[in-house]
Amino acid sequence: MQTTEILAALDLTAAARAEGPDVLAVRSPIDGADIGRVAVTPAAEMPAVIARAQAAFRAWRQVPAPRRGELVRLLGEELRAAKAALGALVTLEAGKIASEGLGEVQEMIDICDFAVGLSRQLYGLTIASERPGHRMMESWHPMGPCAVITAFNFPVAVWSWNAALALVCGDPVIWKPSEKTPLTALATMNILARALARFGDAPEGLCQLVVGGPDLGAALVTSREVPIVSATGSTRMGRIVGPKVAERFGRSILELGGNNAMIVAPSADLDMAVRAIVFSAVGTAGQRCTSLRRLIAHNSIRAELTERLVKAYASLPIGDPRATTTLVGPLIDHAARDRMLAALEQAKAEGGTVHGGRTVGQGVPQGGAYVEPALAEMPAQSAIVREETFAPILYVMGYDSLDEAIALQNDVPQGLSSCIFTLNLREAETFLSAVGSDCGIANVNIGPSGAEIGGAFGGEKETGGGRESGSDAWKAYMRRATNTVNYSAALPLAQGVKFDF
Ligand code: UN1
Repeated sequence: MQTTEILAALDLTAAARAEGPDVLAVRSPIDGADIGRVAVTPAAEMPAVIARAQAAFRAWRQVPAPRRGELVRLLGEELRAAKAALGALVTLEAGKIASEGLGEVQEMIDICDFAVGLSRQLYGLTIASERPGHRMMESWHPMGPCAVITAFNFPVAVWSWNAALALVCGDPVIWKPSEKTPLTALATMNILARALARFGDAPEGLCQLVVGGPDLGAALVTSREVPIVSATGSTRMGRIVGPKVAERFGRSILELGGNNAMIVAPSADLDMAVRAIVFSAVGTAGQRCTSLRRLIAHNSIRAELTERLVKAYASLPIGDPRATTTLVGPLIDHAARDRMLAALEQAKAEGGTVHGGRTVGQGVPQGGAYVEPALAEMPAQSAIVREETFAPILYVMGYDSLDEAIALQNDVPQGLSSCIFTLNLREAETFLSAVGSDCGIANVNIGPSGAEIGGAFGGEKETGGGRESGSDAWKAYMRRATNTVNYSAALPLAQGVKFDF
């Protein structure tokens, strides 16, 4: 599909032609082409945006949760209908290869399905009371407006994980997407508008989009009228957002940096490991928060594995992500490429041997930042290995004992995703145990990226501790009330306290 066709299919033709002083120019990472100009939300409008969300909250919290689920069901239907166009726009605006662009939309559809079921399952517990004629229970109630701040690399799916849950939980949503990807956000709002029209009577201001820079984010982060702030991005961003939300006793859901490792044990199925490594280190051009960044290979198989990877890397088709044969598309911009090259220089200075990692100029669209994915054999887990560089760099290190491998895996500031390839049950279970991986995601015989939506998604340490998506992540979008009901004719006190008068 051509750019104009994609924009037309998503009702974006007019929105992508904004004029005036306050517009954001959107460039495709494929070739740097100007693909649209969108209007920026003035910071002065933020109080009105937040007030609209509060007004919507007062109505939406009274709508029965299964009816709220109906809106999300309709959103899932509209996303199915728009999948091809929205996937193509993700490719155009974020540079993902076509199948990953479509996969991102599928992830949105999946979370909608999950949330529809959830809308009839917002369960609380009943708890045995120590007092006769008493019953205790927990009720879950809507919490209020939820701000969703998203990054360029999953420009629409991350919104959907948050929005689908927030909506069934009774919370309005205010979305601030990355300044690099406003068109996919506008397209998503148009798709949502179709669902809202079919739904009929949702309150105005239930889902809002604000386009612009950090001043808009700051308005959301500091407002007491926005009880939940879900932010995805760098640890640097999280260090700003987290304390600001905490200062006003708001709730933050932070999904920050990852520095994800794979341990490859001597018993591993190396054919499978190679496939998993290449997808998770190179897929999305290494720009997932779950991308594989560190390979910890047993010294008995390290040389063989590295050799196979060097060969596999050399055969990867790099180029226009719209071509069906391409596996490695562009980085988001030239600054990302410069950071990658600088990291590789540092790796060499720290004793590393680098394979690949050069800028690609031939056979790729001009104007994009195309690179060969890099492997860097490292003598130790040096400073650069402990940093997250958002690019396809895989650092390779060796180990002798599993304890040593787990210690290396855990000895980084980040704690998002991790995995082990082994056919040894003891090793696998140790890795998953309390003395194993310290990450929010720990896998056996699959890579660290490409998680399904059914599990809770997020990580520990500098990853921020938030959980989104499946399992009971919905609880972060609701407030819990503990209720004690006395159906007796007496008033006994707990803990045996006497207070007779
Ligand atoms: C992200 O990179 O911000 O597990 C999210 C994965 C995807 C989500 C990544 N389902 O790789």
